[in-house]
Amino acid sequence: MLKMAQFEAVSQQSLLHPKPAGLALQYGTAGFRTHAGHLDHVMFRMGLLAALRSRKTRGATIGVMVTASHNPEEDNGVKLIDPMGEMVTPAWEGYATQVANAEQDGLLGALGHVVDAEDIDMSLDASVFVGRDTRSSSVILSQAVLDGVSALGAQSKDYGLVTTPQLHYMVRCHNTQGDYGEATVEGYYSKLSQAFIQLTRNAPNRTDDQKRLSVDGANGVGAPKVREMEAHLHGELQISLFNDGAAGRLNHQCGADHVKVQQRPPTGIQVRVGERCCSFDGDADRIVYYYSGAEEGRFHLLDGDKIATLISTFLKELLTQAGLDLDIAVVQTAYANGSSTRYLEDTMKVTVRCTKTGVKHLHHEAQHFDIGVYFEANGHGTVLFSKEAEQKIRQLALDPNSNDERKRATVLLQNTVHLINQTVGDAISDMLLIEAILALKGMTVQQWDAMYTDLPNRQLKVKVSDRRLIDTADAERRAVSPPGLQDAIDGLVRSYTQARSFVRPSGTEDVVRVYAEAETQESADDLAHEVSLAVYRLAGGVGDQPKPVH
Ligand code: 16G
Ligand code: MG
Repeated sequence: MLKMAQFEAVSQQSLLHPKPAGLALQYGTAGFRTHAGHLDHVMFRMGLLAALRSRKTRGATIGVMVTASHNPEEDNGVKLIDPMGEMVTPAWEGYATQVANAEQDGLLGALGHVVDAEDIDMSLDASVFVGRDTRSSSVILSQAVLDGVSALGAQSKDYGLVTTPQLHYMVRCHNTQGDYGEATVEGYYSKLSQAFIQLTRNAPNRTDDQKRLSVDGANGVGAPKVREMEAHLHGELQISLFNDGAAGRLNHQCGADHVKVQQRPPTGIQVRVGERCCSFDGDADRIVYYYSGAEEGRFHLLDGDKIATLISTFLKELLTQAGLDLDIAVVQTAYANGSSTRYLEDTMKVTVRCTKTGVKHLHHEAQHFDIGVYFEANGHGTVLFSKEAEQKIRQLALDPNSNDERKRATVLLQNTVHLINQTVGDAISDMLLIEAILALKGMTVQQWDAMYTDLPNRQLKVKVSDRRLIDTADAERRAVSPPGLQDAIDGLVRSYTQARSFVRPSGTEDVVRVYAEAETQESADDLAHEVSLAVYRLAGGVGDQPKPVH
């Protein structure tokens, strides 16, 4: 039960964060996300819920990140972070929705329901870490979170401006008593930079050209943070930062999502022929690479699939050199380019798993392996090492009988583990890992790109009256309703070569997403368009009929 004093504090404080009557939102794939003007009460209530979650986890620290990631500047959102730095457990997503949507006079009842259902001891201490992105609305909204935390008598720590993965990292560090690192932004920079410098020390012949990288900060929080990181790298990586927030708008024609979906470079960056560039998204939990080809000036994208391939290949080689028998797998979603899956399975002989879209699904699947590399094609991903895997690597490092090759591989593995933010996809950590791998392998971005050739693909979206009518199975690769849709897709796919297509309701926008890939760009575009028409026809399309891509 809520205690009397808590009861009163919540009732009084909640009047300062009133809920617009009738407004209903849902804790989606990555938390609540909508126009910032609709979120004050949600933030306050997520502060309350985080305080409950902390008590439920026996006083462990919970994280609350205020961001709408790659959405437009005028939106905002909030994500809850569980004690090990991972996304909040699905059962609590349901509570989040209930607490956010309770009308003003039902709020205490909704909280009481969570306390009873979870049998929470309200006399325990509780602690919550709060962070925010650079949106102008984030200052007030994170204050609303802090108000909620204190209304339930919990301690809070406000990290201010941080990337989403930095806040995840702080939560994990704090709850593991420093085992994972120090729970400060400075601690984060120093752990990652040391690991990076140790790795690149093993690549002594790097030229200045190889040390140069252009970064598109999406005009978001990743920009100031990557600058802070760079200051710790002693010139081992020289970053030209574009879209640093000084002039342009957040995520506007820039950032990882824009680059991936539009398949073209962001504005505000000079993509010089042959040079490596990367884009972060608005809260720096995604990254994609690209370059412009010398021969034809064509834009080449290296997305999450290419990143997963590079990282898993590197790790597999190190395991062989170190003589370590650990199972490694790559976890992807239906969006993974068919060429990447084929290359990983047939050439690299790596286990590949496919899950539903959304980081939590990939993260969960990756936990089933000694080493689980997971990436969404959109550039969100990381690597998880099981406790046993980390222990075996540590033990081997101490083995006096190891020969030089084994020793070197083990040290590289250890530093790789330190460089990776295992809590969640992290653009800064991923960037450093990719740069270190390219340096160690003496590989250019073109050579990396040439590991396999992407099948041309196209993503489209279709507006329908109710996207919940679309139900999928087999990790979103097949539509089981509405009736006839999958048959229609199958029929269309059959008329193209090397083709594949699927549709799924978006978890973040009121649309149905369509993906198609095929042997040529023209075929991929045509197939995506035809499948969009099938969705429009069979799933209650609204507005104008989808138009051809060109
Ligand atoms: C969110 C997810 C991302 C997913 C995307 C799909 C997290 C942290 N982020 O951004 O993983 O790819 O949603 O969006 O889980 P959609 O459902 O609108 O296609
Ligand atoms: Mg993001």
